[in-house]
Formats: sequence, structure tokens, C-alpha cells
Amino acid sequence: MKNMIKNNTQYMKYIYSTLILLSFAWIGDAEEKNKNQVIQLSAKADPPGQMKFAQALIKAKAGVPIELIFKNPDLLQHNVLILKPGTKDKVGALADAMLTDPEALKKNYVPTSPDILHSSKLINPGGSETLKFTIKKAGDYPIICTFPGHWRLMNAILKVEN
Ligand SMILES: [Cu+2]
Repeated sequence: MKNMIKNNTQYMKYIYSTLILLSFAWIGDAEEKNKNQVIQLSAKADPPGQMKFAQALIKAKAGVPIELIFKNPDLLQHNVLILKPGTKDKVGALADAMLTDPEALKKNYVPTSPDILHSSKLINPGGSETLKFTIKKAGDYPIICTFPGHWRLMNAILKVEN
């Protein structure tokens, strides 16, 4: 009997130490997740049809994974493209040129260009898409919507800082 109690105590010690280790692992995991930067971007919708993003400037840290949640509460379709710094007009001109491309809709109105770092699909009214990416170098990265006729108004800056 005495032996059994001793075993029991050892068993409980084992259980406790396992629980403590598990909770450390859980805390570690939660901290890891907090390292992601969740950024909200939205099409302006009040009043509808403004062809603008609700945010003119969003900030992020260089080298930290970004989760960009793009929501479209507007009545128009929109997409979102992240561009290399200083290439807004260049990519915008390519977007304008897509008006004569019969495949444009199929391509979600995303032109082909090495200056486009990331892009979403064409998002319907009420829809959303999350883009996941990391930007290593600090800079001002243009964000534009390339739905025909939108980019001149519908643009913002993703400011990446060290
Ligand atoms: Cu748009």
C-alpha cells in the first residue's frame, strides 16, 4: 500500500510536469502566431462606387509575415495588387491597356508585370480575400485596384519599415 502511494505521487508529478511543459509549448505557439501582422484593407463603400480604398496608408514591419485582409463592401468589383516601389503609373498603364485584352476578365484584370509582387482575384461585392506574404525591404509599396478605370483613384501605400 505504501509503495502504491509513492507510485501515485510520482505519477502525479509526471502528470503535472507534462502539463507545465504543454502550457509552455502552447504559450510559445501563441507568441509565434502574434508575430504575423494582420492588416485590414477595405474598399470604400459609403457612398458606394467611389473607386477608393478606405485606407490611404497602411504600415507593416519588414521581414515579418503579413496577412492582408481585403474586404469589398462596395457595390463594384475590385481587386488589390501590391507593387514594387515607384511602379504605380507603369503598372496602371498596363491595366489601362487590358481594356482591349479579351482575356482580361479571366486574368482578374491583373496585367502581366514583374513589378506586381502580389495580387488578389477580382472580388465581388460583399466578398473578401486574404493575401499572405512577407516584404523584406523597407519602402513605400503601392497598392492599387486594376479593375478598368479604378487605379488612378483606387490606390494606397503599404509603408514597410524596419
Ligand atoms: Cu477597384
